[in-house]
Amino acid sequence: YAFDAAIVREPAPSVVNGLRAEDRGDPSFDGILAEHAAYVQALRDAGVEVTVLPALADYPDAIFIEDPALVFTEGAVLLRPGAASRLGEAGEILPTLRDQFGQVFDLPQPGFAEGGDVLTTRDAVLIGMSARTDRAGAEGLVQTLAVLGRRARIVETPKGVLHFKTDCSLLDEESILMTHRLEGTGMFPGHRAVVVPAGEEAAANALRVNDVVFVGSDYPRTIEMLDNLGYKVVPLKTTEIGKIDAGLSCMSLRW
Ligand code: CIR
Repeated sequence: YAFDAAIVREPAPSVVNGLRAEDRGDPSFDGILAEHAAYVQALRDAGVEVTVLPALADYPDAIFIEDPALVFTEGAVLLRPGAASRLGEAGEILPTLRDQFGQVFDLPQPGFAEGGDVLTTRDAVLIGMSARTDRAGAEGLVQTLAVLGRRARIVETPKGVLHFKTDCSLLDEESILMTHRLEGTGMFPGHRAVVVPAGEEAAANALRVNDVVFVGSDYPRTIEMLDNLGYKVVPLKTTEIGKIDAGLSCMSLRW
């Protein structure tokens, strides 16, 4: 969670047509712009140098730039999103990855994987199989990560949950914020589980960046809990992006 740099992508007006599992009404474009701008500012305030890529009108979900790639200081992996409408986002980010990283690996064929299913912890990179990341994709990613010198482990994303990280995020080396349904699964050996209060499950997609933790401002009980545990919380509005199933990790690639 110590990051110097990040890449984000400006939202296009088409973002209001972003994918969603359940229709709770379209988000407002102005609302998304404001949430995105506050997020970029919060990254900069946390000491991160942010590269802002232009909007992509043809890809409504392209603002969620975490999904088509995976980045580390030592190199990047170009992924293959499992959502058909998002597959082309990978080609769009490739030139930027080539610019910024010494080595860029392709996810081996066949299979699909999205960055929202990947949680980097102290000991291993966890890859959650989901409706977007299949077994072939997860296994291909394990092989690629081995080349990058990273140990990886395949786990299950709970059924009906979009991405593995929809339900968990790193708070520090030892601690993982997670939903109740992930607690006790044994997926995080050696880690302390910090469980989000019932009714605030969507708060589990928080984002630790350097000294601070970004948390959705719609989740006051989670904010209070983390505050009491001594974390420096930066509340950020996720009301509009939440309508298209997004949270705080998905709007950037960080390294
Ligand atoms: C999608 O369904 O792909 C987008 N509407 C939301 C993606 C959120 N990405 C993420 O949490 N990494």
